[in-house]
Amino acid sequence: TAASGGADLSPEELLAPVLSAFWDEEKSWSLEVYRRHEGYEGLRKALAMAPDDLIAYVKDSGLRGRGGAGFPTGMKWQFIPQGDGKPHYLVVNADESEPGTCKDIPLLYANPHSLIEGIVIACHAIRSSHAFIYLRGEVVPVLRRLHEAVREAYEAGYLGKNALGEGLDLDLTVHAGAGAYICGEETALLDSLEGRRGQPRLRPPFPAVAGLYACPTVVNNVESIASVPAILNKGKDWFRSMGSEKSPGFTLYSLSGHVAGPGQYEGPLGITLRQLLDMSGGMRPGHRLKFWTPGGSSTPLLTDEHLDVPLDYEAVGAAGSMLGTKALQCFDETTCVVRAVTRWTEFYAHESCGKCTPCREGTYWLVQLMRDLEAGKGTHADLDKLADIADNINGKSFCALGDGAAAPIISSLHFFRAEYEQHIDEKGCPFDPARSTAWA
Ligand code: L3W
Ligand code: SF4
Repeated sequence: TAASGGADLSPEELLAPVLSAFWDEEKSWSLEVYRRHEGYEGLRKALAMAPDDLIAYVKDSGLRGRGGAGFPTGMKWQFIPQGDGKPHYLVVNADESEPGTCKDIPLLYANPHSLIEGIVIACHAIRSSHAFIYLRGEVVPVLRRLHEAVREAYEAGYLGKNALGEGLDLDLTVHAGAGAYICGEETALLDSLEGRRGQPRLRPPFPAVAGLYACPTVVNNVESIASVPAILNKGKDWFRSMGSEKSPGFTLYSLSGHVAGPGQYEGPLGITLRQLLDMSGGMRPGHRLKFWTPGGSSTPLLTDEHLDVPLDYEAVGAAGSMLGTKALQCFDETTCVVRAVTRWTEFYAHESCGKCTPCREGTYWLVQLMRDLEAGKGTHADLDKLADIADNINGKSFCALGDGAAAPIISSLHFFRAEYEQHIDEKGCPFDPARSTAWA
């Protein structure tokens, strides 16, 4: 399958879960159940390796960051300078807030020990004795469960002084954020963790050089770190047997929207939305796919023409979008694309941190134009203005939030310009005329 993604696999083979293997079991979150499923076996193998060999092993596995950008995990670990005399930190980004993205929170809720085991392994690799989990603050039940799992791990000797008797001292702090989307941007997250207002920092220096408290820091997504124990336990070749050459391994896909079976689906990178829909019951009965996001609303929209695009970083990029967080939001033909994009744009304007002008001012004006257009009060000249403002945000903002705000606008204008024009010509929303005066 390495060369073909998942195209030639049966549904059973496609859905051989690793991360979500026992989410449905009673007390799946407990150390007892985790151990019953070979929990902490990967850690034993990792601790038998020298840190540099461990980094090389993860690098060879081809694991790429699951937080959106797909940056090679082992390479990120390798950036941490050695022998520099400074503390090194691992920070796990659990501030999952991207619209449509809902994989890390269920993972933490159902199987927190896979993350904790991955953290101990990563800290051994980068020679860190203090790790942090920065959790989205709204999810209080997940916070409680994490605290309980961390307590269990300390008690069992996986954390604390001389962990597992292997000479590794490691503390793990769980920190709850206060509910700002921008704190999922890695450098804003670090500012927030330090007790400041969360706003992105200039990069470079990247966190690997000057991160938390200006010390070398690895910032990784929950799913990335939680995938490491299985790689150690079952081997890098096993991991590489899934997915494609450049995007190997398994991953979590979040399927949502007008689908018959919304939820988390685990499978190899490189399977297609068509395969996922086939396995999960398809679109809701009597309806067809109109547009979808491959990785949350920050990734350019795709349409039913893209149902067979392999869901890996290269293929989705070649199709004009990004794999992002693999949050597959599916919309059927009853959805007004102008309305959906308006709603997302309001989100980005609300969450813009205000640090840079293109995003702070641009997202405000995008909302005004989108509301007018959706209500049937826009003009054809507004479409050019909309494209111009989006172009002045995209690639010209201080962080990825600006690009994310521009993505649904630019892609919807590309695929659905006629629908925008219909709103203008008919002076209202063709999908819901009653609502089209809502902004008046
Ligand atoms: C050292 C270098 N480190 C890059 C590191 C960098 C970071 C990682 C990726 O945005 C995307 C964004 C969202 N030396 C380095 C280096 N690094 N060069 O590699 O960096 P980058 O800049 O490519 O991406 P990013 O700023 O981390 C992430 C998209 O993901 N996204 C995600 C949304 C939301 C969530 C969520 O809710 N969980 O993830 C969705 O698509 O738009 O494009 O660590 O330091 N030379
Ligand atoms: Fe803040 Fe937006 Fe600029 Fe990012 S792009 S720094 S969120 S104003």
